[in-house]
Amino acid sequence: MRKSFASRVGRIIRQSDIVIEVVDARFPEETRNRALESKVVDSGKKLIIAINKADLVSKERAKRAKRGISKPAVCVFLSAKDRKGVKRLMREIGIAGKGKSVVGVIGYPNTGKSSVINALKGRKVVRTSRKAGFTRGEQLVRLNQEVMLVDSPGVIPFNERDEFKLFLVGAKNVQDLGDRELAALKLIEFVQKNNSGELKKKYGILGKGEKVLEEIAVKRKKLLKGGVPDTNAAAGIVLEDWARGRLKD
Ligand SMILES: Nc1nc2c(ncn2[C@@H]2O[C@H](COP(=O)(O)OP(=O)(O)OP(=O)(O)O)[C@@H](O)[C@H]2O)c(=O)[nH]1
Ligand SMILES: [Mg+2]
Repeated sequence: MRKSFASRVGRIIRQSDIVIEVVDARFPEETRNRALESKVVDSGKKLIIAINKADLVSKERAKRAKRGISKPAVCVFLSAKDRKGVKRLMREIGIAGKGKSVVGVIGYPNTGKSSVINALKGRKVVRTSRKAGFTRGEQLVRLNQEVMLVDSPGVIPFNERDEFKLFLVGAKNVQDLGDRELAALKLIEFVQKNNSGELKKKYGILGKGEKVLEEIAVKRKKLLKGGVPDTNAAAGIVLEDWARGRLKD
């Protein structure tokens, strides 16, 4: 399945004059697909990296994200949600596209590719979802007389197999994780490292390591027969909270 998505996106790149790669402002480096970027640049096409969901990060963090991205890509901050940065993006498309042009929109699953297309168009023309992997085929949207936008299914680099990382950046859904408890423990460690007070605030817990899931299970009354803490259910709570943006790192 993933392979056919990848080849479809490869075809979209070949057919496009300009490519917008949509990355997540919270994880700009992790959601870049360098192999696809090279394909675009090597074929002499303009690459615009849209750092989307800028509404979810501080200005400092956004600036740092931009520093990491070097030429020849053009970098635009965007919040498809608040429709910020849309004019600048329009300008970049206009600058590159003299005459008629096809603009392919690519990127990791769930970075907001379809939302960016809606923001450019100024109304909802393609469907979006909280779930990763929502757009499954390519969709054409006429932006104006000159520009045709192409929405694409999200793809991850073929050698990226770290399911926790994919989950962290929103590219993998909770129900598709192989080991939920392991992912939850890694997530807890990640949040504790970056925002030490968050777990206490959210779940009222202070512990570390595997005990944390037991504590959460007890606090949330997720108990199995005999009062054994249901750590799998606790893992589900933590993972869902992260996926819904209810946990801050
Ligand atoms: N806060 C915030 N959320 C956004 C923004 N853009 C998109 N989202 C949300 O991110 C989720 C994914 O958006 P989509 O536009 O469906 O993402 P996509 O890249 O098309 O996803 P796939 O088709 O699954 O690859 C949705 O819940 C959107 O509402 C943004 O700028 N800010
Ligand atoms: Mg989509």
